[in-house]
Amino acid sequence: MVCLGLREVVVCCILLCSFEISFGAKTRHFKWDVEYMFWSPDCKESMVMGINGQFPGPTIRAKAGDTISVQLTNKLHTEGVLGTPWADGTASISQCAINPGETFIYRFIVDKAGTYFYHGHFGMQRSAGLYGSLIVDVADGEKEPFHYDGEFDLLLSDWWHQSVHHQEVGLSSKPFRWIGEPQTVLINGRGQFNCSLAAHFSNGTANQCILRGNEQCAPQILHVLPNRVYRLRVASTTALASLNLAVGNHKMVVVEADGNYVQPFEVEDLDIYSGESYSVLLTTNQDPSKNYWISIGVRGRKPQTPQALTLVNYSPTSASKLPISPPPVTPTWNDYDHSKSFSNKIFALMGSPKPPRNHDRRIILLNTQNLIDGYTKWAINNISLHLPSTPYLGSIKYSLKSAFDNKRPPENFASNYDIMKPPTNPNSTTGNGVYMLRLNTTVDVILQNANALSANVSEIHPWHLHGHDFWVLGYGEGKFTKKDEKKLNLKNPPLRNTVVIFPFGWTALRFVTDNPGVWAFHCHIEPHLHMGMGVVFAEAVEHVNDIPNQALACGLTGKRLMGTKQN
Ligand SMILES: *[C@@H]1O[C@H](CO)[C@@H](O)[C@H](O)[C@H]1NC(C)=O
Ligand SMILES: *[C@@H]1O[C@H](CO)[C@@H](O)[C@H](O)[C@H]1NC(C)=O
Ligand SMILES: *[C@@H]1O[C@H](CO)[C@@H](O)[C@H](O)[C@H]1NC(C)=O
Ligand SMILES: *[C@@H]1O[C@H](CO)[C@@H](O)[C@H](O)[C@H]1NC(C)=O
Ligand SMILES: *[C@@H]1O[C@H](CO)[C@@H](O)[C@H](O)[C@H]1NC(C)=O
Ligand SMILES: *[C@@H]1O[C@H](CO)[C@@H](O)[C@H](O)[C@H]1NC(C)=O
Ligand SMILES: [Cu+2]
Repeated sequence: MVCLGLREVVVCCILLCSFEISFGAKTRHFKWDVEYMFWSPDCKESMVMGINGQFPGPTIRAKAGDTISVQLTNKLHTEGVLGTPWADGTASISQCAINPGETFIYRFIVDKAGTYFYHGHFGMQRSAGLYGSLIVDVADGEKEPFHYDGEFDLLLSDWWHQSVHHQEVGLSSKPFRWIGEPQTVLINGRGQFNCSLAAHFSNGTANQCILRGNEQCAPQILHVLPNRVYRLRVASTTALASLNLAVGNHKMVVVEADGNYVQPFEVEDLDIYSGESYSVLLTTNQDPSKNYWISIGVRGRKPQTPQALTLVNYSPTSASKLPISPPPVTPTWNDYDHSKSFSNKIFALMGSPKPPRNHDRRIILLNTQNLIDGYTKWAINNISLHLPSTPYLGSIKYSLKSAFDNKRPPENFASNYDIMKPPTNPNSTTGNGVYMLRLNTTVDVILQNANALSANVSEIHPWHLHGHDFWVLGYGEGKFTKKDEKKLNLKNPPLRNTVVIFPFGWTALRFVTDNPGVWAFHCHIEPHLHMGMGVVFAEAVEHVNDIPNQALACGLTGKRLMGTKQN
């Protein structure tokens, strides 16, 4: 998704402006007002966070090398706002939140063609609908390594009827109140609540469903021509749901993952986790007199959400005709072998950058569910992340030592910890320490999954890194051991910015610290992040210069700023 190529403005100017602006590159200006509005994403009226009166937010379309300038005004009455990709922009990490009434200008260079999206990164704004697509075309004179005749964006999200405020209070309550499964899965912000087409299909009421609704919730049908190749740009900004997408009677060829080209491979269906994006090629080689389902189902959690559906339509005369066969059924929610087999098919396209052969540092991160003072939390190496009020970027740069926990967080966990069982002592602590990374080192991260609080439960977590792509060196079962080292793929591992850990398993990744800044690395499931599931990497911050005052005007850096003004 987002953050690669979309770096904090200051960082982007150190690293990119000097040598990556190509001739012909443009600055594209956007002016956005963010506010709450009434909307019916699934035909039931709710409140959403809109941008310029639109939900989802406007699509940003640019060419690689362009500079994007977004002037964002927070018109929410009560809360701050921040956009991840716009400047990486995580509140408390690289900048202050934008308060009600304030405007912030995000400037960043989109350095790589691909399929991305942006979303709010303050509280649970993504759940409230603050997101949109970001599509970067290849620079003039460049070519994609595959051919296609047309394209469609499919931005996937999940939707609850309960307000995000209600959800947040529940998550931070004792006893804990889980948000439950989403009411609806949305495709480009549109879905059909209480209208499971799959269920209704057999008794002829499907028509009422698929074509039900007003402008805001009626599905967008993909109108295609026969014998062409279409690029579907699929991105998931779900708060919770892992998804699987299938197209009736059609196979797909995966060609891109998180803005990186992959070795093309054919699939019947596509797994996609929150934070990820893919491009798949679809060839319209079926009977053109019929329509075909696009079906999206929930994976990894026992679904209580109907499939999201829309249609591929070949011929204008049959636009409203429903397919004669039922929508493709996505694999059962707990068929993890299916998901692993998909993940293990993803390799970098030949000619992609290869990882260094050796690592300088290895950080092992144990993912556990815990209790703190009776509150349910997620912890990494037994620390649940609680962000400080002063953003790290400024406090590290200016050595404001009291701004956060100066004790280095652990790089491993006790060797006798049994990942297959609930923690023997579920208690954990909160913290906000930082992993300090020196410039130009090769860092390996091993994400180690474990049993949650209940016996025999281990969940899927899609981990997302800001500021970097990383190589995915491999996945495995159980606890990572020395023996697994030999199995790591150093030949053609895919570059990504989001990667999943499977239940009771591990995932290994590698990156090189070539992008000074402070970067969040966290589970992309919104409630999990809210419950502390993340860590912070501070990368060669001494090389970050000229942090804009606006990014510092809060907490201790804000006080420091006032001090400078008086001098
Ligand atoms: C779902 O729809 C049915 C009929 O279409 C209606 O009777 C029922 O009350 C609806 N349920 C909810 C929760 O809205
Ligand atoms: C038609 O669909 C409705 C709603 O799912 C269901 O309650 C009903 O039993 C179905 N009727 C038949 C004949 O299958
Ligand atoms: C965990 O913490 C609670 C207080 O929140 C305490 O009552 C309990 O004894 C602790 N459990 C263990 C095993 O230390
Ligand atoms: C985690 O931290 C808590 C509180 O400091 C402690 O009681 C517990 O034993 C620790 N658990 C592990 C597995 O280290
Ligand atoms: C980074 O490290 C590698 C090997 O350790 C070295 O060859 C390279 O010159 C370094 N690059 C920079 C920019 O320091
Ligand atoms: C967990 O799984 C083990 C082994 O399959 C089984 O013996 C045990 O009863 C299960 N526990 C629960 C609570 O389901
Ligand atoms: Cu998670």
